[in-house]
Amino acid sequence: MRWICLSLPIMAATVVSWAFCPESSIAQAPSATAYKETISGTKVAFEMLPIPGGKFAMGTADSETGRSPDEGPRHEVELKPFWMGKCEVTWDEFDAYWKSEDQPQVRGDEPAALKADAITRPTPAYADETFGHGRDDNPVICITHHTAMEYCRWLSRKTGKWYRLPTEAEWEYACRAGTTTAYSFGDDKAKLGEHAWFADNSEELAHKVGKKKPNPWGLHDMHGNVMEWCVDHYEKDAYARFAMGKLSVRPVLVPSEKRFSHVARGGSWADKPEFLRSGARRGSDKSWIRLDPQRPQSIWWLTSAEFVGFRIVRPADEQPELVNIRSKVTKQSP
Ligand SMILES: [Ca+2]
Repeated sequence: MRWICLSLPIMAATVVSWAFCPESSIAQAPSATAYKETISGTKVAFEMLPIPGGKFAMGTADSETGRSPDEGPRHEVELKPFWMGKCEVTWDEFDAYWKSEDQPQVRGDEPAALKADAITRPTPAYADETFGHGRDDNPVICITHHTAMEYCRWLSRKTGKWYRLPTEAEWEYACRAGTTTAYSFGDDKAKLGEHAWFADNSEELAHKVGKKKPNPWGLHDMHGNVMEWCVDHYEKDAYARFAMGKLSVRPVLVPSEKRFSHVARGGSWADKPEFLRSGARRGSDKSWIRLDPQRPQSIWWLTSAEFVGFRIVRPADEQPELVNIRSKVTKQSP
């Protein structure tokens, strides 16, 4: 399938023509368009890269060093084209959302029931929300899955384009970028320092985004720096649900009203190499919020998760179960 979105208007965006040549033999190789968009009313911009549709083997082989049982069974997945953030979402982008009080205009394609909903924003954090990790060009940290989902809803209204968290399948597909090795650059963890911030080189801090080598599809920091929220609810045996000897098309575990657990991928500045592998999975848990003294604990901030952030995707053609998806988490959520 060719990229069907080339004719979509890209408002307030700087268009960069881009010859897209994925190394994967199974991925399609369309010409597509990367773009850079400035958030209206700010000087803050972010870049989106086109990811071709295609099939890939999701999960890891039993023989992969450092593998965890939740990475199997390996199974074939098919995805449609989407755009993905070149970098993790930064504080600069996030501040434009949570420090503003504007209510961006509703998108024309939103159903009437959602149009009435105001965008909600984090309450102030009880401490310095960067926890000393740095702000300018640094990735957002310590935010909940709910917060990341609300950011995407805000950005969608702000830009008139539909943005959301990646599905776990989209994330791994984009991370692998056509590779089947432990990392997108091969299996040799001795080379990890060229591509990622992790426990051995981070000095226990998140770092400015985009400073390490990108993966074959141009994405930075897919391995390490901050681990990244995916839209999916986390289940350790999720793949058994999808893998029954058949192709899984656009698999996703749609999140519920529960605050835990959600998928976070790619490992972080705090992790050892095996946790940064393309197939490594992590589910959030209540230890990520244990230092929050508030009662009830915040649905916005994860005060003990200085290692988690996110990046966004923009599907070319949204899958039915994710159309207009939003977080169902509330203060009453378990
Ligand atoms: Ca990352």
